[in-house]
Amino acid sequence: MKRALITGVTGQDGAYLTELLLGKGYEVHGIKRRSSLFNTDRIDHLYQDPHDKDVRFKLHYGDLSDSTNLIRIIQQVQPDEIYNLGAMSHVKVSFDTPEYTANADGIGTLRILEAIRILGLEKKTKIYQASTSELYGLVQAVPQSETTPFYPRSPYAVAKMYAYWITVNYREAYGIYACNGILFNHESPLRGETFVTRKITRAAAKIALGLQDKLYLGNLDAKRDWGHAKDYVEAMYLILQQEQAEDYVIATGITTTVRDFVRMAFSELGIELAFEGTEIAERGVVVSCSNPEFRLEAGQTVVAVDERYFRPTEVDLLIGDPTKSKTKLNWKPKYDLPALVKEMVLSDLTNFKKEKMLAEAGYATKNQFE
Ligand code: NDP
Ligand code: GDR
Repeated sequence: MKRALITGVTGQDGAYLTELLLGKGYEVHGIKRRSSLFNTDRIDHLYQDPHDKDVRFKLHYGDLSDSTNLIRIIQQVQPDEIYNLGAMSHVKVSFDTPEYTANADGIGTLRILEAIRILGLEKKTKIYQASTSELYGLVQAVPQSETTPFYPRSPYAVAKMYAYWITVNYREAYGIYACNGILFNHESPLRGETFVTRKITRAAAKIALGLQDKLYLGNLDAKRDWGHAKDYVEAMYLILQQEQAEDYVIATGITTTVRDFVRMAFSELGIELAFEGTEIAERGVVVSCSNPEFRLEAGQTVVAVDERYFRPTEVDLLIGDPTKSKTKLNWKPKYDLPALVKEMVLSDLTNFKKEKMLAEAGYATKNQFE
């Protein structure tokens, strides 16, 4: 039985990857952080009572900022594969917490690689590093491939750039099977609520149900190459099953503006929007609402721009070239963007319908769901 260790197991990708690897017969170990509230929502359905026999999913407390803890866990687990997904992953927040981001996202990767050396696991343990399309930053060329130069534009991207190169360096210096997956944005109903897609699908559902008035966003012109997290964790697994350790771009090859994502999300609910005005004064206005369940009026403003969501330095355009992963890994995504938007919107609509019923029955207040 193969044994995998996942950092960031409580995150979006950690949850999908755990499910995938358990399905393939792996024993999966995850590192979770201590938190004052439960933080295992995304993996609770996979939880196995440690008192049961043949438990194949085990959690360990840990943190990427703590070398001794990482060495101890890796020594105990003796993993065949490590997926380093743990990170302070919010680009905007990295401008507020640059030092912490460098520590967790940059040096955290070094700590894992060093643990492998210290424990003499160079020949046994393969490592997947969660690299990112944010490395491309300021556009040098499109579509972006494995050979496109990097120009990071945030403390997050700079930290991930260190992690990218230290992974390459340990592969070349010590012969460790260590790979970077340069993943473009991938989303799902499990996506963190403050990333733009989930912020939009949650707001569309709440606005439709009368639980929120307006959605405030930042740069509507930004273009992203969005895929589904379920498809992307499949690529992570494939990257570690090859004969040679290499780096791969994982993307759809299609780019869409934030504004168009907003249109698609509302349209999924039968609400058609038009955008008026420019820059900070731009607004999304209801043109029509074909769903009688939702009481929205034509002319009603439901989207507005708020400067506080602008970034000091922005990444304007991401569009990936997945040729290498399609040919070498035989990776094929199952979802396209309309299917992704539909799944996210319907999932949020179901969640908020339940919450609205609770509020109407007096078991919760509307503000509780803000
Ligand atoms: P999430 O933000 O959903 O999950 C991040 C995970 O990292 C969480 O489990 C979080 O724990 C954990 N974590 C944060 N800080 C630490 C730390 N100091 N020590 C240990 N664990 C920590 O991210 P995603 O699942 O979306 O992304 C997974 C990885 O892939 C990240 O490294 C991200 O930067 C990268 N990436 C993501 C892309 C995307 O579009 N989703 C694209 C390209 C790369 P907790 O739950 O306690 O907060
Ligand atoms: P990103 O994702 O920065 O690409 O990083 P995010 O969804 O945060 O932003 C995408 C684009 O939307 C614009 N935007 C807004 N973003 C947020 N979060 N909130 C808003 O209100 C808003 N309005 C407009 C942003 O300016 C940006 O251009 C994600 C993370 O998962 C990283 O960890 C990962 O490495 C990259 O994707 C690939």
